[in-house]
Amino acid sequence: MYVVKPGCGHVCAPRKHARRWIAATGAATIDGAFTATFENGYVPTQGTFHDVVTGAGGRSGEFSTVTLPDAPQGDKILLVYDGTRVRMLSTDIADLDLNGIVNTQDFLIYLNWFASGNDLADFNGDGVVNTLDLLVYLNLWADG
Ligand SMILES: [Ca+2]
Ligand SMILES: [Ca+2]
Repeated sequence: MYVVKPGCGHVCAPRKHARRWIAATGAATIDGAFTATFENGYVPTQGTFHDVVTGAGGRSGEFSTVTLPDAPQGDKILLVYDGTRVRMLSTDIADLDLNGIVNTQDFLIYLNWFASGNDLADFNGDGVVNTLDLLVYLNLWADG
């Protein structure tokens, strides 16, 4: 269990007074379950990344089970994996490239999904990709 508290710029380790994410000096191999909660009324702002695990020598693997706190209205919270770390990101639902900001790149990604009929473009969840989804995404993107 990891907790995120006000003033804590990263995901904190579970032990008291050990407010550190896991920072491996070598390679980090990720496995097992990950659970995080917010404490003391902490609410992340859009575009907030919290380091979960960093591996100076690289990162491989992913958590098999992930339980994350509820996102604020209009946002999503998820884990983002890259070559040397795992981060927890709180961002706008319209942020499709998961860089913490909503801009033209996200809109282009959506248009590509939409044009190819990708299920990911089904933003109203009715199982069909059509103009209604484009309007839903457009509204989310515009209020980003
Ligand atoms: Ca983005
Ligand atoms: Ca739809």
